[in-house]
Amino acid sequence: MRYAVYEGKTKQEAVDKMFMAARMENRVKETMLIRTYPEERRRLLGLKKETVWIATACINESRLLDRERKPSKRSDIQLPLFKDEAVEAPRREASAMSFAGNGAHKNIPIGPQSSALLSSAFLDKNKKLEEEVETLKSSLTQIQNFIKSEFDEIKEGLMKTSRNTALENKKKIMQDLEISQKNIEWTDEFLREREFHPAIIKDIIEYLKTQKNGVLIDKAQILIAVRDFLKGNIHVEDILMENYNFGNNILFIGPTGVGKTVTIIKMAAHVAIIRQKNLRFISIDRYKVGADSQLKTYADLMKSSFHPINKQEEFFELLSQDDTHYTFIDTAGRSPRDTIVIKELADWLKKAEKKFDVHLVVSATTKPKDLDMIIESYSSLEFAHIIATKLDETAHFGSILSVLYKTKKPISFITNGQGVPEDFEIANVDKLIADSLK
Ligand SMILES: Nc1nc2c(ncn2[C@@H]2O[C@H](COP(=O)(O)OP(=O)(O)OP(=O)(O)O)[C@@H](O)[C@H]2O)c(=O)[nH]1
Ligand SMILES: [Mg+2]
Repeated sequence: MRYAVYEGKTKQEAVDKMFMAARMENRVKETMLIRTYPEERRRLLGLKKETVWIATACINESRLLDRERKPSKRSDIQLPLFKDEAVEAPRREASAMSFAGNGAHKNIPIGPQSSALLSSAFLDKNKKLEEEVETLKSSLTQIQNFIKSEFDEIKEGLMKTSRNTALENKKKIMQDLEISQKNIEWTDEFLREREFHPAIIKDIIEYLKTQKNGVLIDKAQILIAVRDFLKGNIHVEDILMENYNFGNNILFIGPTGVGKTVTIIKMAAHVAIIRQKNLRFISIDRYKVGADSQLKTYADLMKSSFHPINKQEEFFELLSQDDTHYTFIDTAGRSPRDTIVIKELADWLKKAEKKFDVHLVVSATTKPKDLDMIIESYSSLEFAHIIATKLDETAHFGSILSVLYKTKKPISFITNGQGVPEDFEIANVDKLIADSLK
């Protein structure tokens, strides 16, 4: 006894293979099918699973040997191994019979045994073809299934990747938004700490929100954008000490104690002395009689005349005497709430019918919330410049920049100490902006 194993994609295929082998080896009778069973196989580096069918056959070899020893009977004749032989052999047999004899055609009928052999051969051939077609069909289906499953996997993979990318993008946008929001809060706090007025902070933040995405997530870029905003919204005027040409009647206004008197002395010293021009001082103080001793002292030092006045007529009288090059007019500081005095002064200036170069003096230490009242109160005097004093007393210049932003007036000078005439210089807006964002 010997055992043989046949494998097929289907049960039928495995069995057919077994019979095929039996026929080929001329041992159909000696071959017996024992069992068929499915078995799982892995292919494509173990990635794909497939099932194959196994047919196990038992071959009786002793019977085979016996048969070979005995001459076979007619009934034991095995079918030819090859299909062509199966068809051709009976055909040859038949035609041999048809053309037998001395050349004359005899219609000799084929005997029943030959005819049975012929139809069996045809059936066998048909069956084989059918089997082959079936095998091909099943292979085709398998290939189709394989392609479909591979394609589905690829499709799913691509969809997963694009889903992941979209998810990542969304996550990044959300993160950026969160950072941007925090940075806006940080900017608000940063500018508040540096004494910027709430209105300018609001405008800056609105401006930042219009910037490209990347700006709001980077603090360094935010500061650059803030700087650009301030530069673009603060009016700058070129001022030359040697060629100061904004008018000869220079008048200082502003709240009390901001440094008007000291600063007007500083300016007079720089403008008039550099240009070697004669000058005079007028002090308009209708309340503090004798409070101008400091101005008088400096006027004396500069060999200039000093005129304390408290009446409108005196003021007009002095203005009409136009024999000096520069007239520096100091005013007594009042509380910005004291609008009657400010309006009165505005009335004087209007009636004087002269051109006045009016400077609003503001201390850098002014609280942002007091700026509105100062700007509003002094607006009736139509000031042309801002002077920022006491920059040495604070590290935060937001208030000054806020005044410039709100009034749209240029800054002329800054003072950064009590020294006369030093601690006075032409304002540099770029430096002021840079210092205010440190
Ligand atoms: N630290 C510092 N102090 C200054 C500066 N400018 C002025 N001061 C001082 O501020 C004080 C007030 O200065 P004034 O010039 O009298 O101020 P004012 O605006 O004329 O005051 P009123 O006449 O009362 O309205 C003085 O002690 C000055 O020395 C400055 O730039 N830095
Ligand atoms: Mg004064």
